[in-house]
Amino acid sequence: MSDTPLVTLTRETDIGVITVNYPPVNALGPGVVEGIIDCLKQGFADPAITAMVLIGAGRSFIAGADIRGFGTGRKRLPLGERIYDILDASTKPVVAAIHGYALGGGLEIALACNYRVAIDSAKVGLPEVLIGILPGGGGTQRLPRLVGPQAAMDMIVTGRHVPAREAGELGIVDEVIPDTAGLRDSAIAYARRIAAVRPLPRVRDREDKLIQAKLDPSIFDAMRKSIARRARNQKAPYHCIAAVEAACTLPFDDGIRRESELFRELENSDEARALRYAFFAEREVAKLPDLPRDVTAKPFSNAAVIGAGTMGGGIAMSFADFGIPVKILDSTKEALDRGMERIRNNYATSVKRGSLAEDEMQHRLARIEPVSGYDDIKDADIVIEAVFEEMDVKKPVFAKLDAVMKPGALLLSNTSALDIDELAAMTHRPGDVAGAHFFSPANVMKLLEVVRGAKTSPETLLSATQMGRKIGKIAGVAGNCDGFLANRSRAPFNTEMVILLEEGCLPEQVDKVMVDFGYPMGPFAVGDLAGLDISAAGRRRRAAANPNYRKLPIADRLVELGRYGQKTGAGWYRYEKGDRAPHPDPEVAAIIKHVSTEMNVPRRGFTDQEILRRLLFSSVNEACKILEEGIAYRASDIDVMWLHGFGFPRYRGGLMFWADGIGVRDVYNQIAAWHQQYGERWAPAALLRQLAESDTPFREAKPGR
Ligand code: T1G
Repeated sequence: MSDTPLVTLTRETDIGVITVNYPPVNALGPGVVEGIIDCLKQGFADPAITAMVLIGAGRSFIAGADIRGFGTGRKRLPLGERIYDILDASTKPVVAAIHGYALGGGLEIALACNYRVAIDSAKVGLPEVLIGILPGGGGTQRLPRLVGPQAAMDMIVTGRHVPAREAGELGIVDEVIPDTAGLRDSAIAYARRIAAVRPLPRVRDREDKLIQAKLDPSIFDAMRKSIARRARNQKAPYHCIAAVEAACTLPFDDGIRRESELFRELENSDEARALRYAFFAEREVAKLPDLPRDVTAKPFSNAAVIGAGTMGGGIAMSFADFGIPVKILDSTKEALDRGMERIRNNYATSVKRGSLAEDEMQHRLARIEPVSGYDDIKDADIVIEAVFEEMDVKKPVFAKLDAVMKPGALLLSNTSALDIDELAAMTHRPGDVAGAHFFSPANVMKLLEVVRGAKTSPETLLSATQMGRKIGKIAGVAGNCDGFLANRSRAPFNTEMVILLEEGCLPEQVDKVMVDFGYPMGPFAVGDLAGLDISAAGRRRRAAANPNYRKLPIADRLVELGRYGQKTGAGWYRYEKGDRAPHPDPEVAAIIKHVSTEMNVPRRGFTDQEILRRLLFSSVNEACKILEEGIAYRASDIDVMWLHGFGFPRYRGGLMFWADGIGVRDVYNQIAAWHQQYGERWAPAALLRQLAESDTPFREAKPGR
């Protein structure tokens, strides 16, 4: 623990400056709140001080309560003695000076200050709902008094970060200061200007904006209706609405009490625990435990993509979206033109939706340069191969890259499952080769799976993960095997879902179970979206490599009939022209029943729980094999990939976190029973048996090797 004080009070002539210094983001960790309260009291008592500024050291104002403290039973200050109450009782004006982030409790402290100033690049927000709770420091009572209940609900129920300029327009911030002006000096000057203003403005005293709810009380139910799909199975979003409603129906102090009640109902909920876990898992995934300490990432200022198909175009957009110039290469002008057309259409769709400004679209398009020869990309810092998913097509590309790319360039492949070592062997620089598996659509999905080959250098591994972070991705590391981490852990799920059909289920029944569990789409509907011909190619490859590979006759039959999914108007479901809604198809049901008869499998009924556990436990078992083989660093990395690669419901934490909620022994016993009933494909992983015997949660499993 450093001996630097967490909070200090200094005096600039007549202005007291309270500085919070708790790196990295000035979370309200142990001692920080107490330190701020002490400094406030000193400032109130000092006759030489006429006003005060509250500011953060380092890169941010205050990023909120220390999330690590939740669920630990840490004592909270009672109502009436909290920092917000001290500020409400202030005898001198306090100005919150915001840079970086003012989030959660940090913004709530600022809202309890008399004034708020922020530099242009700052962002404010009440993101508590994203970790399954609600603003518990008066934010649900003060924010509506500043911006009105509707705007307050929009911010609190989404948890979004609001840029300083918008916060100024909304009335959250009193003054927005240009980034170039010094925040501290500007805030001190501001404090001096308002030092004598009386009465001291207090957000709690403001009632004018609440009139909106009196004029239209239906806004709360309308909000509840608008979030119904997104907030399925969750409590926090609805509690946020209830708290804002209390701000409009109760006197301030009663509203604060109501907010505290609602907060306590959430703090230790399954949803809050799962979302807190996901928050930290997404940060843990960036930590590569086996890298030498002195390794540094190679900086990069440009990139190149080989292949202008759907994936290549999406990858190129991912760089352009983050200001990085990128060249895109394909073998023919027609392919390049098609690729650029697809990129333009993707951006145009965003502009039409209002999520992208027209001028920003032009900036991004200008960063993407179609080129026709390898010579045009030879100076790129990073090149990502995204050609057709066949080794015979990829290998010559790597041989070519080896011949033309400048020394030290990262040579990455977007392959989703093929052997990285085979590609590396096509070069004289295998240390520079790694996998960079983007998920489709690459410009939308945040997950990037970085695959380390046997000879991938630590510098390449770190550089590839840092590259991911720089283009807004969550980059997780996987070892080199068929399907790496994400697709390999998902493969048994894909097999089991079709076997369930052989035994008595129908696609719509399985999909309903998974949607009710929290997936945005059922796995059969997802299969129709991705294309049944693509998954069939994967099955063929695996069957060729493994004579014991379990064939899936129902899936094969659909592909033989040309039922590839949405792209052919029929797959597991039937689709009406121009409509992507899946419709159960009696023809598919007939095929399924016919195959069951052919296979002599008696059809039977299934409970929802058996369907859910047959799919997810098959992947939990595979995840244990992935861990024991050292393909994944930790179980939470697998969870991050399931959250961001497969749409696993975030409020359940992730595949392994969810399995821990059932208990490692119960999971093992069920898998062992299915091993008896169904044979080898359900053989429990050795690690699973060890965890069950020692009753060790999946989250604490130590990777093998
Ligand atoms: N508590 C504890 N640790 C935190 C933290 C927090 N609030 N915020 C960040 N960290 C750690 C993080 O785990 C990482 O640690 C390091 O800081 C850098 O974070 C009373 C009850 C601020 C936008 O939800 O959104 O206030 O990995 O990698 O990308 O009503 O951090 O280095 O060991 O994310 O620049 C509400 C959560 C809390 C904000 C910065 N506040 N934080 O992003 O850095 S609840 C939040 C963030 C609350 C009140 C309620 C982001 C960021 P390590 P990072 P970044």
